[in-house]
Amino acid sequence: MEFQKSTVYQIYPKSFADANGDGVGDLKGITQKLDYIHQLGADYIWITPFFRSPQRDNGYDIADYRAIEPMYGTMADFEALVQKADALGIGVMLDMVFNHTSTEHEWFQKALAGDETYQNYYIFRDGSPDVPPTNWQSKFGGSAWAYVPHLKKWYLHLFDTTQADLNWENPVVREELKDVLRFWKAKGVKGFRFDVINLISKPDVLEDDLTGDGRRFYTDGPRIHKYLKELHRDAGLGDVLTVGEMSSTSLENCIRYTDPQEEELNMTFSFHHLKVDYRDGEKWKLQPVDYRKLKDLLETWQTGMAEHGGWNALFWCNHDQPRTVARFGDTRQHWRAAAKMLATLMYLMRGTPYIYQGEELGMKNAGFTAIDQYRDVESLNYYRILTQEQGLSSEEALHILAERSRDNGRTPMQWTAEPGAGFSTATPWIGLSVDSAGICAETQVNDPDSIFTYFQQLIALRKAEPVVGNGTIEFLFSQREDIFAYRRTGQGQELVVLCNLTGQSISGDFVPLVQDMQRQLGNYPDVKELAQNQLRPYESVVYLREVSPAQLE
Ligand code: TEU
Repeated sequence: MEFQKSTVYQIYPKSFADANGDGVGDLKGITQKLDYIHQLGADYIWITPFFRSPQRDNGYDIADYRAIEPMYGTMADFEALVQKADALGIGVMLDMVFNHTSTEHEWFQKALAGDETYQNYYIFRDGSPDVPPTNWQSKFGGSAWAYVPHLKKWYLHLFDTTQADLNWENPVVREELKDVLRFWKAKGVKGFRFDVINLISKPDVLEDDLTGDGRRFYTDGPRIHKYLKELHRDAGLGDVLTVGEMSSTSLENCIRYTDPQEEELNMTFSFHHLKVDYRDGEKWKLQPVDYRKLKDLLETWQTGMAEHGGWNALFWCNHDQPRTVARFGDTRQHWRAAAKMLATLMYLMRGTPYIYQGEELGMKNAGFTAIDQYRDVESLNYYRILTQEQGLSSEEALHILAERSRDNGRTPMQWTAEPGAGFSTATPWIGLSVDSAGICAETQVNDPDSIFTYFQQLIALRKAEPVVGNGTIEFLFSQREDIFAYRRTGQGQELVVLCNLTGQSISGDFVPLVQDMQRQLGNYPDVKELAQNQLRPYESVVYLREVSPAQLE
């Protein structure tokens, strides 16, 4: 299936479905739920890492790229999963964490034992114990360097201390990683998501960052395009779907990463639109969503990528983000309308949708109120930093965590209305969302007005109407902060999407825009208000018409 028409469903295995009753989701659980994903209409599933790992960062700390972490199951379970997915026409995408390995990986263990060949797999620097080689900061807080006393050396870790950065300048490392890709391709894997792949190329000389945390030296680094081309060529990435997770990237680079002629990746995740509620650009400082900025960023990326042959992954959330409806919509009176509107806004743009487990049900944030409810290493680190280093009270820090913690997206998937939400028969590894009542797959799959059913219709529309996959995009009402609207054109069709971003009714010249068009979707059951040039709170509507080439002029 062409990636332009495809939809990807993201699974965080730990929190998806627990088949063996130990409180942790597993591969068998995923296999059991493939019919549900098929019913939704997704073409691919991206499963976040389930490889052997000490789980400091829930699998993003990989100790063996070719082995399955026992709590998730066995290789036979994985093969059964791929077989069933194949039968349903669903491609399996794996998450390749190639910027770093766990410090428990055999390579790092050999490096620690003094083997220089393996020390050269990582970024080690000599130095005295009290002065790190540079002042770079870890993304999870604190210095990006850790000292190994018996070696008298520091190693670089852009994330947790147990996630040591690999040395991509070493060609042997690159060969090792290509082999990992070949291994999984041979198992029938149809795509790869590359974790923070734009951070892999570090400069030859590492120096202090006098104006920032170091990211400007290694983000979209010096040899990044060369390395991606090499991976594409040598691991045969041309016949699978590829998406790169790009941390703090630029539009120019994302165009290059995804321009088909460059032969690097099919598409990229960029995160600028998910920082519009960061005060001073800082994740741990709250501010209300700046919708003006959100609109500008989405428009810039849509238009910029389209003009230069790039391709966006379309997404509102993932396992690192708060829940979409809580962050950008409304969790109370207009919960259902807001969840549907946000899906409409994002997933009919030009790009490939990535729906994160539970988003199709309108799942809400965790609602945790005590630090011992949190599991995420980043959240726990920042709680300490906020309270011990920045002087916030525990209440203030917990308030920030409740908005920002990655655990908001990691609470168990809500399958049924039973206690435990049908995720597990045991106590789950992380608590359910406190707002889970009344939100579950079991009731939504058979309800024609549910968020699930709406997602189903939206995905079906993408597949049925060629303009969604291949049309151009033009934004309407660019100057207005209360409405997000656009027109897609191409393939002999025209599609208009109007979304009210607010909890109030808004008015405008909406009717002329959709004259002679057929209504395809709406998150309110009737069309009454639009006829009066109004959109109700969080209302969204989608109209389509067939056009002859002459009419398009
Ligand atoms: O995330 C990369 C990343 O930088 C973030 O989304 C990060 O969680 C956030 O910016 C911190 O504020 C990827 C994975 O998606 C994430 O789960 C891993 O923890 C991280 O890489 C390290 O592998």
